[in-house]
This record gives sequence, C-alpha cells and structure tokens, in this order.
Amino acid sequence: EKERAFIEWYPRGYGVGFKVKQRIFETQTEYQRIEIYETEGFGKLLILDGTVQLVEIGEESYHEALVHPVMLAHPNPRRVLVIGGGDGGTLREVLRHKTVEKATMVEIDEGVVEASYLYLDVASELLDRLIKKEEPRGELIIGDGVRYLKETDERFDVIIVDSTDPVGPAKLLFSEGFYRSAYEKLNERGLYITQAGSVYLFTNELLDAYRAMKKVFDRVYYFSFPVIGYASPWSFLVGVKGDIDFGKVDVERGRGLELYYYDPERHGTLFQMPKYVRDLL
Ligand code: AG3
Repeated sequence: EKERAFIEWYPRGYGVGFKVKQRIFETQTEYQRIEIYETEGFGKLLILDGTVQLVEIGEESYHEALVHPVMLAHPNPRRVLVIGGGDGGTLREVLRHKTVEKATMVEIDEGVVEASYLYLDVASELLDRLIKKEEPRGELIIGDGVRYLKETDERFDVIIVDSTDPVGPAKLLFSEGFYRSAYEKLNERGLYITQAGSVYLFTNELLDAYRAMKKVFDRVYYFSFPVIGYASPWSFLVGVKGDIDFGKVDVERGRGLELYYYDPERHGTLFQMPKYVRDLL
C-alpha cells in the first residue's frame, strides 16, 4: 500500500511534510481552503490554503513562544487582544495568566473556529464557551482585525497577531498603517507581537516587517524559535510602547505556568539569530 503524505512547499522547493493516514475534513470558505488530516505521529494537522497551521502534538512549541515571552515581560497584562488565532491555542495560553481580566480574539474566518471546535484537540472547550458567550474572561469576535483595531475604543496591554504568513491575504497585518493603529490602541505601556515567518525562507518578509515596525514602535525586538511543523527557525517580532524591557521576564510568574518549550529562565536564548539575518536587520 502506498504511503500518503502532506507536504507544505516553501520557496525554492523546500518542503515540510507529515505522513498522513487520511484527510478528515475539507471546506472552502469565503477566505480560504481549510483541511484537517490525521497524521501518523503528531495527531491532527490543520492546513489553511496549503500551509501548516498546527499539529495537535507540538502546537505548544508555537503558542508558548508567541504568548508567554510578551506576557511575562509585561509587568501586569490585564487586557489582551488576539488577532487571528481561530483555533483557540493562542487565547488558551493567554488565559493561563491570572493577571488577565479580559482577552478578546478577533478572527476573520468563522470556518476556522468551527472546524477547530469540531475536529481539533487544541482548545475545543474554550471555543465552545466563547461561542456560547460563557467564558467570563474571554470574548470572540468574528470580524476583520484591521478594521477592528482601527475602530475600537478599547485599549490593550498586549496585542498578539496570530496570522497566516506575511504573503497573501494576511499581508495587511504586516503594514506600517496597521502597526500605527496597534501602537495607538496600546496603553501607555504595552507590547505587540507578531509571528513573522520562516527565518531562512521568508527573510525578506521578515526584514520588511521589521523595518516597518521600527518606524512605529519605540523599540523593536526580533527573536526566533523552533516550531514543530514549520520551516524552522521561525521568527517573531516584538514592538514596545513605553517603559518595558523585553530583554527581561518575570521568571517567578513563569514557573507557575509549567511550560514545556519556552524556558523563561533562558529568555536570552530567544534572541539567537543567524548572523546574516542579524547583519541585515
Ligand atoms: N498561525 C500561522 C503561522 C504561520 C504558518 N506558516 C506556514 N506554515 N507557512 C498559526 C495558527 C496557530 N494558532
């Protein structure tokens, strides 16, 4: 019997693949094509427009890196905004922080929330509560994050962008105009973080996003982390508003989280970057 695989192709023919047993869900929404596969060794695999979003076994390698460094660098994150992240993994990690009073997730594609709720073992109970409006500290808004950020009267301590790649439909989320509205909607002290693509294979997109963020935020940091299922190392960009040092985190608060991948006691190791990238940044 022939073996089946799902392979995500990156530029220049670089592939990241999983052996799969079968495809268990497939739909085309107004925004994108959603697919879910059962893999051999990593649980279920969520694909949007042919790109890997997560595998159930290992998704924390992304969600921990996206959420906890900024949450632990902020002295008291109470209000958090997540843009994208319809599978719920990012919001799940945000809500583990006891300081959080309210976290809002703005996801453009209801289809991603539904498919994740029905088929994925990532955050289905949380998604169920959000859909029923029964999560006391969380809110789900189905809508366009760009527009939401421009129009909202709310202010945030931390803004987290959990989007698809800086190519295609999510491109606007990596523009100077978007960074300006994020900066405006942060409290006097605040942190912004976005995933910014594969260090090796999207280096130009990473540089473009970094330069645009530099024009807007008081300080900009970059870091990389190995993510299971992506062409690693993966890059993340952090924009700082006001008096916060992203080089330091609250290790004590971090201990209580019992993390698996991101190690707050080794926060400094995040800032490792291949030299050619650092030279360009
Ligand atoms: N957000 C997507 C990260 C980008 C993945 N890119 C890729 N495979 N080319 C992940 C959603 C998880 N909450």
